[in-house]
Order: sequence, then structure tokens, then C-alpha cells
Amino acid sequence: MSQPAPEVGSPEPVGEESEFGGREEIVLWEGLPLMPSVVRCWDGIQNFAARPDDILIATYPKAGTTWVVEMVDAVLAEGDMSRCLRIPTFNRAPFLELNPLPPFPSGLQLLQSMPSPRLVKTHFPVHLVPQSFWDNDCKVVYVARNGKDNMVSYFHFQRMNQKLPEPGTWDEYFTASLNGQVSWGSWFDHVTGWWKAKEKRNILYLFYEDMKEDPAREITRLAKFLGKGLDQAVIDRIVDHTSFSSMKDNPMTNYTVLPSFVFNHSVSPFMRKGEVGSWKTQFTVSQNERFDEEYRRRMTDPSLIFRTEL
Ligand code: PPS
Repeated sequence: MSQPAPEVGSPEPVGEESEFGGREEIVLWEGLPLMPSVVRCWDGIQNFAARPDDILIATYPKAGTTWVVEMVDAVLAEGDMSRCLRIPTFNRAPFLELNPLPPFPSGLQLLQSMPSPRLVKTHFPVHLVPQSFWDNDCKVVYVARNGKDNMVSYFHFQRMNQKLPEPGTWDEYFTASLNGQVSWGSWFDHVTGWWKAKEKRNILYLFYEDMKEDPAREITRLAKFLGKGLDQAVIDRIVDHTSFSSMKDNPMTNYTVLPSFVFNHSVSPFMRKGEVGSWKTQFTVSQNERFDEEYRRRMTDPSLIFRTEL
């Protein structure tokens, strides 16, 4: 039996602004636009030794990672939220490819010192996931979000995240994103690659829109996948704990424990809107047409269906 993970990391940030460095410009690596800091620890990532009880949480950036991490953690704790309320999300589910300058800890460092069962966060497309996850048949929870809301969320995140490149104007960003020229690459490739992989791998593929529509239903599916039979009262408690308003107010999930030289919430809060369909106030009519055209061209598998409104 694996022991519950003791506390890893403190809510207090380590490191000074002068040590943090500025925004990075993306580079092309293994055919994927990535931050140079990720490329710097490439061998460490690819040789990462997954353990059989690791749970990998994979998403395209801004698809609902933090939300599903909270759900997974609360499910594993069978609704006992005490640990979730003490430790920031980024220490409960270290980000595999995060590699800031010292003394800020990398994802690999956090993971190496973490007892099992570990939650591991990644934004990699499926073909770049370290092989040891597949060799160990680790459970993977993937969340996909409709491409329009996902793009808008990523744009505002790049404005506030002081490590990612400046996004430019919304119009510039729209074109870059549609062409896959953002860190971690094309949304289209990501969601379709993982969709295909679930035929062969131990992957639960969730949709942000389904989680919004009926969180209790999706948490029940998640619990089943994770081997937990939870009664309705526990599910209801997890629904409440993982609601947008709870997570927006919770310093352990809203990233406000990070200093503003990392995430500047005055530019745009991490917990920004948490809605389905907020793209409508950002997309122009012609951008919407361009997106739909690209969507029709790229999304050829009729079994993969996204909803851009509820
Ligand atoms: S990251 O940086 O990639 O880990 O970001 P990620 O957590 O994937 O995505 C952040 C967006 O998810 C929204 N969010 C939620 N929506 C609904 N309910 C809950 N509980 C929730 N928690 C996070 C968050 O608000 C970001 O979306 P936008 O559209 O920007 O608000």
C-alpha cells in the first residue's frame, strides 16, 4: 500500500526577482515550439523514471489543468481536503517540464523528492511523454477544452505569466496560435494526438465543457478511473471544493502565493473567467470564421467533438 504523500514544498516562494530572469522566446525543438528552459532539461525529462502509481495529468496549456489536479487530489484523499488546503497546487502536482533558473525548484527536482503516489503535470503532446509512463502503464488523466476558449485563456495567461513570451496584440496572437506558434505547439495536434492515444493507453479523456456542465458526473467518472468508490456526500463536497468560486478564493489553487514577478495577477488573474463561451467577447466575426475553417480542415475524426457553448 502506498503511503499518503507528506507535505512537499512550502507556500513560500523561494528566490528573488533578480534571480528569476525575464520572459523567454520560444525555440523549435523536436518539431515543437518550446521554452529554452524546457529544452535545457530535455534529457532529464525524457529519462524521467515514472513509478507505476504515478498519475499523469496532461493538458494543452489552459485547458483546465489546475481544476482537474484539484479534483484528482480530492478524489485520492476521499474528500479529506486538509492537505489540498495547505499545499499549493504546483507542489502537489509538480510540472514535469518546468525548469526555472536556480534557486527556483524544477519540476524534476520536486518530483524526485516526492513520495508516492505522485501527481505529475505536463503539457506535452502525447508523443513527447517520457517512455517510462507507458512502460509502467501509469494512469493518465487528459483534459481538453474547446479551442476558442482555450486560445483566449492562453492569450491572457501569456500577458500575466512573466516567463512566457509577450503575446502581442490579440490579432497577432490569434494568427500565431492558429498556426501552432505558441509554446507546446498546436492545439489541434495536441487534442487529436491524445484522443488517438487513448485507444491504446490507460487514458481518461475529459472535456472542460463536460466538467462545467455536470461536475458531479465527471468527478464520479474520475473516481472510478482512479479506483475510488466515493459516496454522494463526498462527491458533493469535492464539487464544492473544486467550483470556480472556491478555487478562485483559495490561495492554494489560485496561484496568488507566487510573487508578481512570476505571475502578475494585476494584468490578468490566473482564475480569470472559468466559463464556456467567453471567446465570444474576444473573437471578431472574421476570426471566428477563420477558426471554424481551420477546425473543419484539421479535425477530421468525427468521434472527437468539442462544444464551444453550453
Ligand atoms: S495552466 O497554466 O495551463 O495550468 O492553466 P489551466 O489550469 O490549465 O487553465 C486555467 C483556466 O482554467 C480555468 N479554471 C477553471 N474553470 C472552471 N472551474 C474551475 N474550478 C477552474 N479552475 C481553473 C481558469 O479560470 C482558466 O481559464 P480562463 O478562461 O482563463 O478563466
